[in-house]
Amino acid sequence: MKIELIGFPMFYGCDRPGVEHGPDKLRENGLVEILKKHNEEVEDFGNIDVMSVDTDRKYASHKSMKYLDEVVDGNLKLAQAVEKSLKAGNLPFVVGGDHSLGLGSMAGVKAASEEEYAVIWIDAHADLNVTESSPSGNIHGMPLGASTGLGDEALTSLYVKGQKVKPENIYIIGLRSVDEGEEVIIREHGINIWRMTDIRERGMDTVIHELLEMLGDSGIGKIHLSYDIDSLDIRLVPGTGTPVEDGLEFEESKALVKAIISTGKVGSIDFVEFNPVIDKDDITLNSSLTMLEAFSEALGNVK
Ligand code: DIR
Ligand code: MN
Ligand code: MN
Ligand code: MN
Repeated sequence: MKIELIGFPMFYGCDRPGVEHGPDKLRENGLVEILKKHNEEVEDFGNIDVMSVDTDRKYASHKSMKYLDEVVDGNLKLAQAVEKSLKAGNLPFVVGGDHSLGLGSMAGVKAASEEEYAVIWIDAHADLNVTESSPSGNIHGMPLGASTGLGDEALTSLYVKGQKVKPENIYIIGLRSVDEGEEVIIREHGINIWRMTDIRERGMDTVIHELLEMLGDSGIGKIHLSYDIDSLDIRLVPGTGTPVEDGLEFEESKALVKAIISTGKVGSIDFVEFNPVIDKDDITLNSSLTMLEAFSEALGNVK
């Protein structure tokens, strides 16, 4: 299967400039070569064309959601690109940019096929907010909520109307910063989660086993894997907008990603939230490259 790299150079979803340089910074530091090292067919689609707008216009399209029009516009283009990639039989590998890009990715997956799919979301945060529960108004905290059909119509109807994924097919791993409204959504909708406390209590091997067993039992044959680098421990990712203490170590994160990809069911991937402008001594660049190498190797091992 051909890997199609799609850059999404946007910071509007996190309201913290710099993250839009993530895709090009990673390319300059060997992203395509890393993917090619283990995979025969890799094509770089380039970057999605993101509108430019002044920061004083952040509330111009909605009173509390920042840059709503720009986030929607970029994600419509992304959804189109992801749909096209999947219909061509490729694996879209979307590199951000902020995590609002999950809106476009999941819409693209939904548009490409009727087949049900699971979403595995590796993140310190739940990204399940709706307009009213969001403490920040940042749309990168909302893509997973919107994908289940919760929240503002502008997000829930993006590209494809209605629910993009069933809540029982969502698996979030690495949680340690969850807003009150998100806790309610997790409880009421039966979303599957493993917090860092679960991982520390039972160990990553057990968590992986639990995840794979649940996925197997669900009978779902296709996975969208969305990887937020802030799932990693704060000392590994100073160059991400919202780092959180007590996160995953490399070995845990690599084992998790490799186990998920080795199911052979992953059909699309997001890799988000690397901000080179706020990075310290290239620590986050190197952490990102380390993880991308693990993604690449695991994809290369899928028969
Ligand atoms: C917070 C932070 N839950 C919010 N979310 C982040 O603003 O909605 N997600 N940083 O990655
Ligand atoms: Mn996120
Ligand atoms: Mn996060
Ligand atoms: Mn649990």
